Amino acid sequence: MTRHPFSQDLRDRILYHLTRTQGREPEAATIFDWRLAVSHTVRDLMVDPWMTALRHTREQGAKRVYYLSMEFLIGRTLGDAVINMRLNEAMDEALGQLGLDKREILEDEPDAALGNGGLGRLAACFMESLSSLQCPAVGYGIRYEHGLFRQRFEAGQQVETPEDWLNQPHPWEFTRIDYSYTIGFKGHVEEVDGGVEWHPGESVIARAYDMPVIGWNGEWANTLRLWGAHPTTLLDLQRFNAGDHAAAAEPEALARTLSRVLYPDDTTEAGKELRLKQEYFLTAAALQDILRRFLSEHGDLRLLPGKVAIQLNDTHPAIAGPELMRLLMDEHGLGFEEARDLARGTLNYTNHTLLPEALETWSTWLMGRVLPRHMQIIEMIDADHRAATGRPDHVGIVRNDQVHMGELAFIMAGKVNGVSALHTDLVRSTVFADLHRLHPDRIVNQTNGVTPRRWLRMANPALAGLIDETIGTGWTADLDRLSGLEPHADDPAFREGLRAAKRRNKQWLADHPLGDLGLKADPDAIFDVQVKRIHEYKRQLLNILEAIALWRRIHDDPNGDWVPRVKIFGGKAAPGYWLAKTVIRLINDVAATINNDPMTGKFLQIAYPPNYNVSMAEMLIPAADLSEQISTAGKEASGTGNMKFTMNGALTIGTLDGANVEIREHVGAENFFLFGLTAEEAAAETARPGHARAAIEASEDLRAALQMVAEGRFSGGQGDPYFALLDRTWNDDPFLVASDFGAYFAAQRRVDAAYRDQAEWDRMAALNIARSGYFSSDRTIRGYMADIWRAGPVGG
Ligand code: 26V
Repeated sequence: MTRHPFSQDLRDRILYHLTRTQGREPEAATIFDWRLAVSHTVRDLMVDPWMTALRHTREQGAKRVYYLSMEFLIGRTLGDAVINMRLNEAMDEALGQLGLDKREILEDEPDAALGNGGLGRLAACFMESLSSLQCPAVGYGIRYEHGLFRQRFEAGQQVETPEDWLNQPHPWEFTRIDYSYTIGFKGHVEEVDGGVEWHPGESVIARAYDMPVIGWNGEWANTLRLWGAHPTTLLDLQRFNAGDHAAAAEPEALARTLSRVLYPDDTTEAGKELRLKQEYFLTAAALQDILRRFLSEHGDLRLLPGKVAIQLNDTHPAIAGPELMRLLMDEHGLGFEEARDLARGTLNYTNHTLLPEALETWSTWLMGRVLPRHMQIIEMIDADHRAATGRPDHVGIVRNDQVHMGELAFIMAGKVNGVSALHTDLVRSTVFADLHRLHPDRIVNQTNGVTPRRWLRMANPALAGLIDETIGTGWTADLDRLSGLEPHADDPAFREGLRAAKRRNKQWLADHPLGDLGLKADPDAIFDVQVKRIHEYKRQLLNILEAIALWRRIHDDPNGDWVPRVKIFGGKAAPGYWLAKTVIRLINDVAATINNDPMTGKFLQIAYPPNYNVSMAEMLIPAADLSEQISTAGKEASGTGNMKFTMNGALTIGTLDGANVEIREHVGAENFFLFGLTAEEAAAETARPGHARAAIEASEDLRAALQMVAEGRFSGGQGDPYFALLDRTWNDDPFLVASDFGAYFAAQRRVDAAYRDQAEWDRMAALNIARSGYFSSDRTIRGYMADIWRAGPVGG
């Protein structure tokens, strides 16, 4: 029986694509064939809303938003597109009729892992919200052939292998061979009758590959335009004919390196020429495309700020300032001041980190060699700003032969924003204190958010269904409506439903991903999850030391009344970040020891599934009871995982850092496990000589845990692999693992106590969900539209 009028049609369309696109009969089709047939079916249905959106935008002459980002951490597309187009039930039925397993088909899709972590995932959530809000927008990025590396563990240590998502057909992209631009590098600059000409010494072609991004309700799709690098000449035919076949293919190989691989290091500046070239490649292609479209629609360059808003996702595309001025001056003949004002009226910059090692700089030597004309323009911008503001000498873009990209982005931007209230305060008072004094209205806050379509409706169907039954489906487009759940927090039937949904997610996680690792996780235990990049400031070390201390206590009293816990870690370390890799090894070593201890087994288990990515987050977050957000206060700009956990009904154990501060304000202090030093206290503590040693000596639990690591309790009797880590913890400890340990351990015992009272825990979880509406990326995007872009939605 067919319940959904559309399911029959969907089935026919899938079969059509199976035969016509895949060239297969159902009898011979593999999961891959079916997945492509289904994807093409869904893609067909995206094209009308996409074309309609483009037509409306053009016809209304609407202002467009351009989001420039070196990273878009998309994950899978099929499941999300089906949900946003409201095809979920019809698709279930169509696949059922075809005898196909939907989960199997969805899981066949490789993640598009074109990003490192928070910054890239935020860009993906923003693209989805821009479409859901029907705001005309284009995202510009790079079509990396290899996304973020795959992670394996060998003897507990991280091993990286290349990722190859494009080794198979990519059904979501449309190749635009007609949108290609030449991008130059190096060469020399000439002055010719009053003007300036840059004669690049090398060039590559940037070709557009488009993906439609469908919004909620399937009414609007914006474009994510990713640039692929191609050679200007395919083959050196002379060398080929002379028999040197490898050398003949060189131009192609060289050009392609520009879009070959994502830089996998999300803080430490690589300082490599290739990275600078990638940044310019993205930026120059995007700006040529933006100006082409603008000129064809509006003609008069003076209208640019009224029709175009460009957002720079961190400083990675900050060369956009000089590049836009170059195009306006050298190609369109405008004067410096007019070009500067138009650029400043168009560009805006988001800062995502205060860590000094992550602030980009390039030597003037490298910049001058790779982009000689831009280096000149940077000097002009810097001199102009110095003259206009009378700024102190230590402030500026070019200092000590380094080009500071943060200062460049700030000076060329109309608005600069931080990504949480605390972070924005710190941007004003620390990295950009001097520039903030000179431009007090420039810095604004836009607290991050996440899309509830992917992170609640798609990832957690059990909870989404319960919410639908309780308050209707309106929350999907208006997450503030989750507040309608508040009265139900005291309703035993609702709490029972909530518990059942969480339990289902935990059971599935225990049976499949964790079971596959050989773990026996008890779904009644606290599922305690820390998933994010591995960084010292995120303090996975604090978490694993707490596990050791707890294990030791359980071991001393194995018949005690312990609250069972499963600690789950996920995350990758940058390949060159040796200390972070040591922490990974420690977690795996500790897990191997603890998981094999029959005395403590029913109370404590540790899981670290390899290769954490967006798809794994979609499984782990809905199954979490406890969200670990334990960074050193003042170091995490915002965090966005913290928001995903909250809306999925996990309680947070966390510091007053990033958006944790606002999460706690929204959910209520009594529904949040707070611990640790504040940002101000942490800064003071770091400066106190011997702070770590004092804290370690004061804590028996911490001392014993460190001692066990040093003695090799987790590494076959040899502590050597951990000596450097231990030495840093005792003597330096810049991220205050020791100073915060006592408070963290105590907060975890408060968690244990709270978890014993199921009804009360469920009530707190319900309130976390009900009060998480603020953390929708729809709210964030509305904030950017109102305060930064001055752009509005276009009626569909
Ligand atoms: C820096 C670099 C430097 C060189 C090579 C590649 C690379 C890639 C990324 C970065 C900067 C990463 C900054 C970042 O991811 N910040 C995170 O942004 C999130 C979204 O705003 C925020 O939630 C996190 O707290 C923040 O750490």
